[in-house]
Amino acid sequence: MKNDINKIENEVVHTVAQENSYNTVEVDYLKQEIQDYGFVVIGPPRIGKSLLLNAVTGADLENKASIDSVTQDVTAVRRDASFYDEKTKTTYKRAVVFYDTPGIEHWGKFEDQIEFFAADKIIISYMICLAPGCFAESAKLLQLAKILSEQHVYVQLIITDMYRGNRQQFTAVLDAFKDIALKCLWNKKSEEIDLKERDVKITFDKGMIISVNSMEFEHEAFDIVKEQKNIQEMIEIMFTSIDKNKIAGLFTAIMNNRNFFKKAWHKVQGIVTEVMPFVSKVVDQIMYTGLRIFKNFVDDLIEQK
Ligand SMILES: Nc1nc2c(ncn2[C@@H]2O[C@H](COP(=O)(O)OP(=O)(O)OP(=O)(O)O)[C@@H](O)[C@H]2O)c(=O)[nH]1
Ligand SMILES: [Mg+2]
Repeated sequence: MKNDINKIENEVVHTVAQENSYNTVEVDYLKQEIQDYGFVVIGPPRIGKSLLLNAVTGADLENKASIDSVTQDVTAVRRDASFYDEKTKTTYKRAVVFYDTPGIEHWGKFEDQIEFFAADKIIISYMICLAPGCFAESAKLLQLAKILSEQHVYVQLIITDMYRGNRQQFTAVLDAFKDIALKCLWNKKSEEIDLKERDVKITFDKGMIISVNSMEFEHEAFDIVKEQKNIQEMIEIMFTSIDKNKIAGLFTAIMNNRNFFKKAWHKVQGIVTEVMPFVSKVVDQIMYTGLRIFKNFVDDLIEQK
């Protein structure tokens, strides 16, 4: 099966390469890049981005309750995944890489941060985080979500530290996310909202809205303790949402993201449609590989708990 994948991959990338006269170094780069699936966590400072990644991956990223920003640089958390294929007796390797980012304080420079990721990484999903009572420029977030969903990047709108602040502050974040989702995440697929419990799960074709509590929450004054919430659910939704279209989108995103592809984006789009019979074969194979990896990954995470 691996040979088949290589053969088909070769056909696709060479067809694309020939049409665009890209050299083999670039083509090899493209093939290599399909190995990693990136997830980027972004949002304002001090809202629990690092804590969320710790909860998802079991990593130990620095986080603390302070006024000053804690995460100063982009930090990658890499989780290798592999699966053994009985038929070919081959182990396939892929990696999932989560990028923790410094909180966005200057929304004017926001584009620079996004540009960093558009440059040379294969990003399959953005995890856009807001917590009750935090400050963010919703127009910028909307703009980002639009670009991402056009490029088939899966958009997760996450209400972090869900028990923080008062009910109005929680609802304000939810409303901001709903507005973004309605404008760019296409059809709603399911909705579960319990405002009293602040429990929100809404899924769309191109993303989701979910509220999470990454670590036990204590409110001393009211003697309230809340358990970790919706982390497992979030992981399951995000991995089961990586469907055929998204992997096909990954191809286009890879091409779109690279500078040399960038300049001929409309051309590339046409070519992708032309080579679609090949692409869809590759997509089937990658899906086969990808889904097992994601399943292993989810199983591992569930086991770790
Ligand atoms: N109980 C609870 N506390 C949280 C949660 N999320 C954030 N906090 C609190 O907020 C603090 C900051 O969390 P971080 O993960 O460092 O926040 P950040 O968004 O990464 O912050 P910067 O890196 O400075 O941008 C944590 O140390 C917790 O005290 C949550 O889900 N539950
Ligand atoms: Mg942080």
